[in-house]
Amino acid sequence: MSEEKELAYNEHLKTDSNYLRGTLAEGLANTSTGGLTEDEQQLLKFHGCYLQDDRDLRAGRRKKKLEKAFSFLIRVRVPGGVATPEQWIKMDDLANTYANGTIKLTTRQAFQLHGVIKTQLKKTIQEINSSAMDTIAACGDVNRNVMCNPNPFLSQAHADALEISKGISEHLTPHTGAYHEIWLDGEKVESSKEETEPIYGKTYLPRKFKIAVAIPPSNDVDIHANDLSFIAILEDDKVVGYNVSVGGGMGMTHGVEATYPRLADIIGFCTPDQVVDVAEKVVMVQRDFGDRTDRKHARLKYTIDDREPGWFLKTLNEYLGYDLEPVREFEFTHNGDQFGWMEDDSGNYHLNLFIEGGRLFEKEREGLRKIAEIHKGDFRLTGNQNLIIANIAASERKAIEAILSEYGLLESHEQSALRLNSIACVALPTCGLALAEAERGLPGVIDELDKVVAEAGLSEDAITIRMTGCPNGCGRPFLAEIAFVGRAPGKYNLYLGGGHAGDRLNKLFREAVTREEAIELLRPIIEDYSKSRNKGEKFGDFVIRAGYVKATINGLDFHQNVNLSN
Ligand code: SRM
Ligand code: SF4
Repeated sequence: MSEEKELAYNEHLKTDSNYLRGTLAEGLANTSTGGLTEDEQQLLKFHGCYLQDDRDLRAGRRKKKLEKAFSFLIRVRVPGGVATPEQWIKMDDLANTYANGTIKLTTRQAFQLHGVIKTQLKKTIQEINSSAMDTIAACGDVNRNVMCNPNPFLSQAHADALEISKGISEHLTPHTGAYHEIWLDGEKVESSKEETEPIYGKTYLPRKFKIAVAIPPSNDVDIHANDLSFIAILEDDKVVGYNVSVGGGMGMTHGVEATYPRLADIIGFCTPDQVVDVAEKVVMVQRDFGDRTDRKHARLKYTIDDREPGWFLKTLNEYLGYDLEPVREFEFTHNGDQFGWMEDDSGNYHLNLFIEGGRLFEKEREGLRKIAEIHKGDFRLTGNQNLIIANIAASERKAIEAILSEYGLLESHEQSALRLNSIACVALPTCGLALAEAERGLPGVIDELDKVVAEAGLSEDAITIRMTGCPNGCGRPFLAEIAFVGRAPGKYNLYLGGGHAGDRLNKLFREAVTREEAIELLRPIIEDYSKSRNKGEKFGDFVIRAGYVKATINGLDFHQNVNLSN
């Protein structure tokens, strides 16, 4: 059993780090290298940054015996995905001045900057903080950015959910003074004064922890990819409470059966005033029972699966000191975004733009910056890497429309429904774990598939398609109707049959195929779907009914949690 096994190296690292300080300050001050030691890199994640190198340049630099082209990724937390125009302008400035000229909108409603060099890292983080944003706990073994449905339409329900997500985020932010000390030149905590982390303790969590708040019928935050989610239950347009779901997650390793994506279990219901308490206690159960010996087996999904059914709810109720109420009824119908202009009851406009792969290059940035300079509403990052320019007053609309048109953004959502429902993770060249292209690979695949769907008369049919450069699952591929999961350079495992609402895992259809081979494999299936589907039948449901992928795996119903690598 895990108690007898050696603790994972990172557990010692955390214990000895003096609440996430380690030698980070010294490492950052060392100008003889653009990198950091392995230990410093691990601790840096808790501060929201990763050391990376440009993988396109690796071979060339190796030949010239040069150090890797090191730079840093900075992840900026945006609770609930809502940013002010001032914050937008700040991110734009930083992308231009210190990063690689792009802004990445992530699958968890955060901003990412890539390519920041070591000597400018501290300055960049200081500027992020000067705009009332931060990077603490954007990564690391703690709770991450709390996701929330960003649709400003569901006005009161959204406002409630946004408040709840901010409340959870604040409550679970680490207390350590290390962040202020290292990045913001804050006062050092005197050694006689014992620092504490009331929720996490000295060793924080066994692994990363993710929380989302969803408002049905939209599952745009993909609750089944989260360790913990709160699903709003509405009565007469008012949120009366939240269903609680636990144990979702995506990450797996090719060929390692003990790792697998898992759907979350919906275990109970709580009232709005109990949400923060429930979040805290779920985190504490994972803190106390999660596997600290094997980082590939340390997420909440494994803590739950390692024990008998019912254990988690029973233990959570004990930690809470009261019982969660029974699950209430709800229905998710989709996990994608709704695009284009919308008008709300108060006469404000909202525009959901499609941002391919979540990446904003110079031209789009320039246009959006001009909008931020005049916009009185806000910017909302969606969990599908897209952007809503929200709360545009009727008097503002014309001016904003003119800028959008000038920069080619007005038509951003005039795409096939397939492309509008796509997600690609970052992958190459910055991600150190990528086995294949994703952000740079998926647009070309969709160009080809667009021809197939157009010929089949399906350009208006929403089919979710996701590509990731490896099976860690940052683009939540295992919940898509079609998924490409990087296996090796130019090779992908092709998965089919996820639920259109992100409520069913897909199934491995073909291993290690090229993008071209995958398109040829998909062509007859898409044609068959066009001819033989039932009225309203979604692509993911069709491929199961038509037998392209099996409805059961090892005797388990496809809807249940199954180890896909079996
Ligand atoms: Fe992720 C690691 C990018 C959402 C599962 N993820 C990484 C790293 C930091 C690579 C690394 O560890 O060196 C990637 C940085 C690439 C780069 O150059 O930017 C990375 N993950 C991303 C983002 C930027 C993808 C995107 O294109 O939007 C997303 C940032 C979200 C955010 O704002 O916080 C991102 N990552 C996700 C998601 C989706 C989600 O949370 O909704 C998942 C699957 C859900 C889950 O956690 O189960 C995800 N990322 C992982 C994993 C696998 C975790 C596991 O349990 O096995 C890793 C690897 C790890 O932790 O060891 C990882
Ligand atoms: Fe990198 Fe893999 Fe995540 Fe893509 S899925 S960003 S390749 S870790």
